[in-house]
Amino acid sequence: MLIAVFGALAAPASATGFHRGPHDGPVLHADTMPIGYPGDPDLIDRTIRVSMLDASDETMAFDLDAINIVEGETIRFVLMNEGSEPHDFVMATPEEIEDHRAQMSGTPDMAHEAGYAVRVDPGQTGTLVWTFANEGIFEFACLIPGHYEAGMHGRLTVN
Ligand SMILES: [Cu+2]
Repeated sequence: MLIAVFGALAAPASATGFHRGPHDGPVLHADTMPIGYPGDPDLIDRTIRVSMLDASDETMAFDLDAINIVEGETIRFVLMNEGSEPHDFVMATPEEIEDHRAQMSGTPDMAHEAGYAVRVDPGQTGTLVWTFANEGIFEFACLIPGHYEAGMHGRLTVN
């Protein structure tokens, strides 16, 4: 369902399905979104570590509130859940995040197994490898109901 939601929203940007890869020249990416496409684990430019935090007073956060990336970079995200509840790390345009929050409110247990999203259980570490193909202002967020509102979101800028 997550795939269907984002797939539909990303349709205009993936109409050709064709991208020039940062390392190998032209590469086909049928599932390209505005924010980019799943990265090659063998071609990582940089690792960014993000902690997922929650507190007994209901505040929740990532330990970064902004992430800056250079267009074309392939990033390995290491997501460490140091809280007591499961958390998501989802990357998308602000519009997609907003639309998806509405979807999630009806289906809180929706699985997140797409390349741009990972759910991490307490005490666990998740990873995500992503190539940022386009400049833009994006957002990263936890979309488990109530978590965005509790503080789990930040700005992701691709220059
Ligand atoms: Cu969360």
